[in-house]
Amino acid sequence: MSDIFTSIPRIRYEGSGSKNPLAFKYYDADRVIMGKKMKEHLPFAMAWWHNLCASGVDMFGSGTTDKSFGSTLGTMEQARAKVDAGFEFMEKLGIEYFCFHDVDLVPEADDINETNRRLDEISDYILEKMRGTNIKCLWGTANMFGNPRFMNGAGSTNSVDVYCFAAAQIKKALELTVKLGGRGYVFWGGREGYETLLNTDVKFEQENIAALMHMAVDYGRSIGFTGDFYIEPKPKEPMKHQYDYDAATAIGFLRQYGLDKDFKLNIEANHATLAGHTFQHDLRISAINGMLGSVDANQGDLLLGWDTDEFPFNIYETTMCMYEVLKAGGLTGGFNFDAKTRRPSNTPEDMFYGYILGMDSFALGLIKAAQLIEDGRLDAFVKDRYSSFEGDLGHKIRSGEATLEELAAHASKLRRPASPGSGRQEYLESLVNSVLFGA
Ligand code: XLS
Ligand code: NI
Ligand code: NI
Repeated sequence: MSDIFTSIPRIRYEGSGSKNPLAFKYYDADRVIMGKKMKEHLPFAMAWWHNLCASGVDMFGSGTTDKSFGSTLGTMEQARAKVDAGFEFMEKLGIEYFCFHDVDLVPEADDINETNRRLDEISDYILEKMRGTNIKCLWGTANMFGNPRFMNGAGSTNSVDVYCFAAAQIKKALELTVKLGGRGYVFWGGREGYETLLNTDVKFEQENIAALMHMAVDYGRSIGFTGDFYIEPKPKEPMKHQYDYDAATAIGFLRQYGLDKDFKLNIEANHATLAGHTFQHDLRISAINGMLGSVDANQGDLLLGWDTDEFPFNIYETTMCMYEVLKAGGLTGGFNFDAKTRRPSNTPEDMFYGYILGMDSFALGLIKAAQLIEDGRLDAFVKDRYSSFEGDLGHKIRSGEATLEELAAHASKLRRPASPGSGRQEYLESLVNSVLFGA
């Protein structure tokens, strides 16, 4: 372990009564919940970009946080310092995965050949650091939104040359993902959308995005990538409208273009809420379609209309997330903290407090979700709510054998139906509270 975070000890579990800010209160890696260790339920990942690169720059001001890690910004020396800092950070927290964009790892050069050479160099160094640890890549991705060449999109661009740069970056990022043992590969379409339909051929753009994804699958499989590809839905920001609006839209797209066997979804809490859904909604839609792959674990601010990428703090949300994940039988990916400390939280300690908060919030959510499932009343209520479909008529409807005529005949015989029964929302919410806060 190197010594960038000299004042920070290894973070240990001390229990909910602990007042030590540099300790876990709920995340107890080896504690068994529903037959599995917490750390197996919760494969946490560090996001290279927020944790090691972001300095607090916003639209109104420059950075507040020094992420040079003792080197000169924008150099390969700093790229290596970030690797050192990242590995020390992950080891101190017991985090076993990281996620990256190509350009998080090295400063991008003017010539893509030089950028790729730098990527080879840094990934050799990362590989070296991985040896002797349990740390590996959760997923990789290509940043196809930051560089000005992508101003009109990447897969959705109007320029065939830019399209080739997107392809080249995906090719390289896939190679890096395989080299670093990644479980998944992400497409987040930040510039795949439009500002105005007046200049946009939506069908043409969507077909080109799909073609690029097909090429990525073919190439990935040819170099031994056996993991899942993921689309990470987001409705807007930076574009006014993004094609991967939400889980349902992305699933429709994947099926339309025959990509659904190789792709699943990476659901980000703050993106679901931007789409006007709850986090739980997009998890549920993914899960019932067999497409719940990975989670970008963060939290938005419902009073703001953008992606604030906060560390998860809301236990209702983490509980309902873990409820969906447990019911879906877990993730093929993991929980990537696509989250950053607030701009005024600008010390190295704050980086640790952010992850401690996030990891504890998900651990507590896991504990509470397991209690909700073991309690059984929610499940029993839902089962009972649909029990009228358990008769002959219901079976016929469910198996696709019923006709409109016979259902209409049934209605006619009844003349009017009995009440379908109370939804009991308030009772169920108070049940959830009693599981969350009961003794
Ligand atoms: C941005 C996205 C991005 C993806 C990876 O809103 O969350 O960070 O996770 O490109
Ligand atoms: Ni994300
Ligand atoms: Ni995001």
